[in-house]
Amino acid sequence: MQFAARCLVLLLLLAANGVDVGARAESPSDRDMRMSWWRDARFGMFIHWGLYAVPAGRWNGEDVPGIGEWIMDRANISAADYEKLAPRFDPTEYDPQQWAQVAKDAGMKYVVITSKHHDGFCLFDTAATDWDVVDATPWGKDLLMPLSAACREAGLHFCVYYSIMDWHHPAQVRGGEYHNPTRIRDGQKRVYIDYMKQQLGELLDSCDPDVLWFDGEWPDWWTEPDGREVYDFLLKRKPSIIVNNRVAKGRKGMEGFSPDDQPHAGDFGTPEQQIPATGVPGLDWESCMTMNDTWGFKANDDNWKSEATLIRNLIDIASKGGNYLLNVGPTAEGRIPQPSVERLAAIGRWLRANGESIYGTTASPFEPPPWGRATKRAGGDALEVYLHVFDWPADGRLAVPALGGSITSATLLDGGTNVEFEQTASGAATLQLSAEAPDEVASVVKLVIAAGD
Ligand code: FHN
Repeated sequence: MQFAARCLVLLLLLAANGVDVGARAESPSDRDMRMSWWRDARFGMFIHWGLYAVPAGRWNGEDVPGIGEWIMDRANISAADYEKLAPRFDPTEYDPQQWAQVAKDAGMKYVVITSKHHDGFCLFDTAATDWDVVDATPWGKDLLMPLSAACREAGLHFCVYYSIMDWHHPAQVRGGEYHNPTRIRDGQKRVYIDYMKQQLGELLDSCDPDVLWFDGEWPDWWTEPDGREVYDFLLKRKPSIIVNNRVAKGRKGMEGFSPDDQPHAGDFGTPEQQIPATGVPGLDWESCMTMNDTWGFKANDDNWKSEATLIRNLIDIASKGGNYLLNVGPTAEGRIPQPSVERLAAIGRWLRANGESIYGTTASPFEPPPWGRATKRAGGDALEVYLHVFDWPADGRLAVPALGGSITSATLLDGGTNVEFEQTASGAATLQLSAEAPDEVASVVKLVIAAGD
């Protein structure tokens, strides 16, 4: 066989075994090690913060429909008019320690904050442009570094969001009367990629993010090879960093990933405002969702999801092997809206009682049952299965499918009360639960299954 043919076969074999055959090679075990904290974390805070919080959804006295951070597009605001927002951005109530504490008390394990959204405005000190918080606002200081320090002090991973589409950078032109998607000026793509790499390098040096969360990758001038170049750049600079699939072209819309597609640069899929019907074995993914209807702050958006919905979303996502990235949109003054704080505190209370059934678990060993969801923790000589009961049975009897072994114990997580059960020869079981559900949102029963008996 010709040398070239042998090389091609080797590359195909490597790719078939999950090894990135781009500029860097990584074994499946090395990848598992790099992804391990993120997989165990299951729950993170998304923060959309920037100049758009100043108008907060209103322009020229009118409410502007759509998500708040898109106001420049939805109200068709010129760059010159949008730049007038910067002198009004002075977040005197910004308290990074309090933000980190809110995330920690909610049971979140990482924080992803916008460093630069589509408006191109940078919340960090960058030498690449004066369109940043240091040079353009009365605040005059980097906003990300203190939050990265506060997160690490609180034991959280600090991560940043970065938009490829940039409505302000001179290399990109708005498409007609809309800004979405931008077009790249002839011969300017390399200028813009170099700009991106300079800023990404500044972010790595100043606040050392553990995840780079890209967005705005959909303009057709941004290609898979461009994403691969940036992905390899980042991994070379920081081998432990994790990058989402929006660095390149793997997202395929709001579904967030395309498992049957060609390999794309990036480490996890990114469903947006939705939870996939099922997970995809072997694929890492994270559903990013808002608490109301907007990512960036809007004064008139009070359509808040209930605490029960948010807790059950977390459970549903974990039961499918995914992470939940739940958004807050702070005000221009630097406050996380109180309805967000209250909901996060409720999720934290539930996780303090039941977090064992979420953190470090993997997808359910069976299809979603009518009464709720399940997660598992495999390992050693036993399998742990957590039953999250949303709809507590009136007669107390809960059917559980065969789980590949004998149930050696059944206990309520919230208090450790033993649960009676009957298991048939087929392995299917019926639990006899108490009359009242311990938790009206989701009560958790922990089963321990003897491995393979
Ligand atoms: O256009 C953005 C939007 O403003 C927001 O940042 C979401 C969050 O994932 N991402 C893009 C839409 O897919």
